[in-house]
Amino acid sequence: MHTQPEITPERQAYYDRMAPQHLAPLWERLRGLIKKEPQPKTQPVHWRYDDVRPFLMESGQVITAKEAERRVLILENPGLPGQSRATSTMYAGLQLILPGEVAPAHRHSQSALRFVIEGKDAYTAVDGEKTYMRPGDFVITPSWTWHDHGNESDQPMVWMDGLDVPVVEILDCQFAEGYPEDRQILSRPAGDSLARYGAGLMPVGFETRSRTSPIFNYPYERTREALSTMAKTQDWDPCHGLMLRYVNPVDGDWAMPTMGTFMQLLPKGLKTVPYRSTDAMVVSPVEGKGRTTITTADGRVTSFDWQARDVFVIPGWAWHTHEAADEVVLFSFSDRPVQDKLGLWREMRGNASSAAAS
Ligand code: GTQ
Repeated sequence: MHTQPEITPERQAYYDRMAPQHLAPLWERLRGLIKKEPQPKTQPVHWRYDDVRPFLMESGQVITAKEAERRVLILENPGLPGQSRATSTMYAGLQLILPGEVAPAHRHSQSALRFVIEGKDAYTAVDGEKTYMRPGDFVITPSWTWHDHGNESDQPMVWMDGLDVPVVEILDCQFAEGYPEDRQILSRPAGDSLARYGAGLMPVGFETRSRTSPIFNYPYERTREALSTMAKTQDWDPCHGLMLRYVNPVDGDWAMPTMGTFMQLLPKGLKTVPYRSTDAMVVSPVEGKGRTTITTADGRVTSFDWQARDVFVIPGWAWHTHEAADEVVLFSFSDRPVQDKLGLWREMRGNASSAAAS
């Protein structure tokens, strides 16, 4: 890459004359447009559940779920102030539903995931079916499906919302509408879709045009069992421990078209080899304690000591390592399916020298 051309007074006068024609010289902007490497605005950030929970519970006194429509505290990245983004491409928030409350039905072109943090047996209804949720469950609201949430239990329910809002916004494809009633009409019993599509079986003749998995609750119980059984082989990936991705059983693709979701087990004492990939990760530990150390493009090193129910962000293309103080289970999500489909996703597995050079 050669150097930035000088802006002489003559050149500046020329640029000023063309500006009213909505023209601009590329040679002044090329380096800003075509960068040698990603320079994400996304910063590493850590929300401790112990710090956030009091604010979340206070929201229950400030507004009802019905008045708020969705009573959520947005997890906003400090590198993207005012933009309601956890990363450049992903929205995240913590939603509270108190016993007896309903978050009224609506639908939108944005896809949403729920990752349950606290409480049990509140529900999400999607497309005529309710699913009751437990901590660690991964629940999907596909694009343009009616969804309402309610809590029939006797305790508060908190989950992390992940939405592809920034992706849909950059494509200018936002659509949303409200349902005439608070609750949608139910047409199938709770648990129907998991039975139908999530038992390694599929109804004969099933066809769908949806890009989203027909399973809309992946219960933690099953995910944990898979990890525990696989852990017995002690076959750890040096960068990831044991990392699984949630899949759409129809075609083996990602469970959601715009958001990749993962569950990962790190054995107690594992220190992972440095790793980076172009997708920024939103991570929520489900079990255990540990530390993640992140080196961002500017050379700054950040360490987070996290525990279950926290949320933290690893910016894209930032070298990072995890250290597991206990046996650890991590849920995470990113825009990886989008990057994959566009042929853009990259990863680097480090060793001592590449990490030191970064
Ligand atoms: O539950 O539908 O955190 O529409 C943000 C927007 C949750 C939801 C959010 C939403 C929802």
